[in-house]
Amino acid sequence: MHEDLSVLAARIKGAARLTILTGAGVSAASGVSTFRGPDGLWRRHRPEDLATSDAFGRDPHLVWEWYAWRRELIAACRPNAAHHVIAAWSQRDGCRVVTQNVDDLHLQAGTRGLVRMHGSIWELSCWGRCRAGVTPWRDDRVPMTVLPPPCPHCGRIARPAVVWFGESLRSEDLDAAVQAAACDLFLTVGTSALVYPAAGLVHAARQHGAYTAEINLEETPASAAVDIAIHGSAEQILPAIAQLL
Ligand code: BV8
Repeated sequence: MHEDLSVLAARIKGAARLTILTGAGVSAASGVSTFRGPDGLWRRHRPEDLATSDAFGRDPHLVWEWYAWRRELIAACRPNAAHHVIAAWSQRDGCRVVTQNVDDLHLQAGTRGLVRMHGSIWELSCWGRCRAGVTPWRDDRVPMTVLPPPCPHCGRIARPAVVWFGESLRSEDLDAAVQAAACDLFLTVGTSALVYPAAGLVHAARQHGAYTAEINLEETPASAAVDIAIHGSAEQILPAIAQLL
């Protein structure tokens, strides 16, 4: 393990263009439940069944109950050591941080230039897509008193400004993520590498000739593709690497 940490630390030190992709595993130590972890299931619903526009169209109140539940959980969470190390590295020129997480804990930790591929659970937009309501607005209220919350612009219902399964990412976020794959070192941390297009970025980075690394508690579909796979917790591994820089 220590050998691997030194190898990765040397690579991070020498990388002019460092890109870090994160998933739910980075927020696990903060108390945010992962999707596929033991507490990932909620009321016998799979996230894929709730995080879709069809599900919202069918029962916006049920979907909003889920998002309100997650907001209350996340509101009590604070960035952990993994977020803080990534925030420090994001101050470096040439470093870009791309996340699948909607909890905004990277932002709370002070991460610079964060690309949020799947949006934010703290932002809403108009389900009716009224002109003013298409642009997401911030809403940190916990608990949410009215479910579904109304669109302040047109009075119809609002939706969480997250990217649901079957929905395309916002073009500016997708472009930024794809550009970030053109790097010298691509480090993927705490993701099961199952959801696309995020799961495709490590392969795009390899095609750009990047050295690729994975930090995860366990094996993932990306483990066989990367140059170095370190199995352990992000909140322990990242500070250990930072010590070696
Ligand atoms: C799209 C927001 C155009 C909402 C989310 C190609 C092939 C196959 C399928 C597709 C494909 N292209 C498109 C698809 C369909 C789909 C998809 O990928 N499906 C999967 C399930 C197969 N993708 C889409 O629909 C995307 N849109 O492509 O649009 C299009 C549309 C239709 C068809 C073609 C093209 C939109 C995807 C975005 C969905 N929204 N979130 C919300 O949050 O409510 S995804 C959501 O789930 C998260 O954002 C994240 O992306 C994903 C969960 O993954 P992880 O973050 O990795 O979390 P997970 O729990 O799975 O794993 C945690 C990992 O951490 C584990 O490995 C664990 O071991 C590790 N870990 C735990 N603790 C620690 C740790 N590691 C280190 N330290 C620790 N302490």
